[in-house]
Amino acid sequence: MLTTAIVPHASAEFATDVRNGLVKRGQKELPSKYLYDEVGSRLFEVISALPEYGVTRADERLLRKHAAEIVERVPGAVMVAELGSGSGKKTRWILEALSHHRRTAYYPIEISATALAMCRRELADIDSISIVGFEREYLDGLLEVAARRQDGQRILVLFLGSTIGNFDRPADVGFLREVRLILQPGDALLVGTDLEKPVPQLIDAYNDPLGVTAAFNLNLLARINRELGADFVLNQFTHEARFNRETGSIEMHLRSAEDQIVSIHRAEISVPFLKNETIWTETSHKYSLHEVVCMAEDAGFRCEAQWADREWPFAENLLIAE
Ligand code: AVI
Repeated sequence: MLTTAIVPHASAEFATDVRNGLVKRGQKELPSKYLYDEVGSRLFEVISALPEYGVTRADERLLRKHAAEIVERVPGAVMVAELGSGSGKKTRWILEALSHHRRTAYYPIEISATALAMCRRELADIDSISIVGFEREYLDGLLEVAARRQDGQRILVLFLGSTIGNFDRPADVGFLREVRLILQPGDALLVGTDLEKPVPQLIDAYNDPLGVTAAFNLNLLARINRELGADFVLNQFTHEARFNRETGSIEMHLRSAEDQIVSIHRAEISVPFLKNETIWTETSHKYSLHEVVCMAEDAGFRCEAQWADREWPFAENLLIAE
């Protein structure tokens, strides 16, 4: 087993993205990818263990149960690229199923160095699997993985945990299209999607009584304080999870408790907030099985198979590039 890290220069975009999101007219917003610094990645691990949040357990149950069948449907030599590996715990089932028959290279692609390190530690013991991590944005990382393809090899891309739902709609289809452009016919994409469920259950999952999701959301302001020299007072903002019936998505917001002005030194801005004004920090779309099939077709894939969890409506969808 071999592990290597390939790390580029640190992102210089954080200040620009924060400035653009907070000075924009109308709804203020911050990109959800910035929720995952070291503290945020660890808080997300805790969210995954909460009884109210079933997404990660459902994903893991499905992969544990169906990994052998999933890899059988992607025959021959494969290289595995994972978009947003997280801790890597769920990926174990797929890699173990592959390692029974084939030597396989596994390329986790992550913007979070903490998650990449957790993933490498978690999976280091699987024989016949070599791990090369890319600290990159998803598509940049996937391009680099595709450049390493050898003759006759297929790429199996994993996009687990319903991270696809964190794109605003229809950016999710647009993203799948971009993935498809990097792939060749016959390559596979295994995508996890959280499915529609009753709104009160969703609100509990995204506003848990322990306050872990609130801390996860507020950490974004704490991160801006730490990294961009801002003066957000955290108890002047409250976490909110709401369901948008028009889009079929949960939204996370941070609501200003007062009229206030926040300075963000390294973004060179002072931002006025009205009492009750919110910053939109994340979208989490909830799909129907049929919607996933249509989205796949729109993006140039055919849906080969879907496996759904009964305990917590969630699906693994195996898409084949046409
Ligand atoms: C990573 N992603 C799929 C999570 C979700 O459910 O949308 C992020 C999350 N946000 C709050 N809780 C979990």
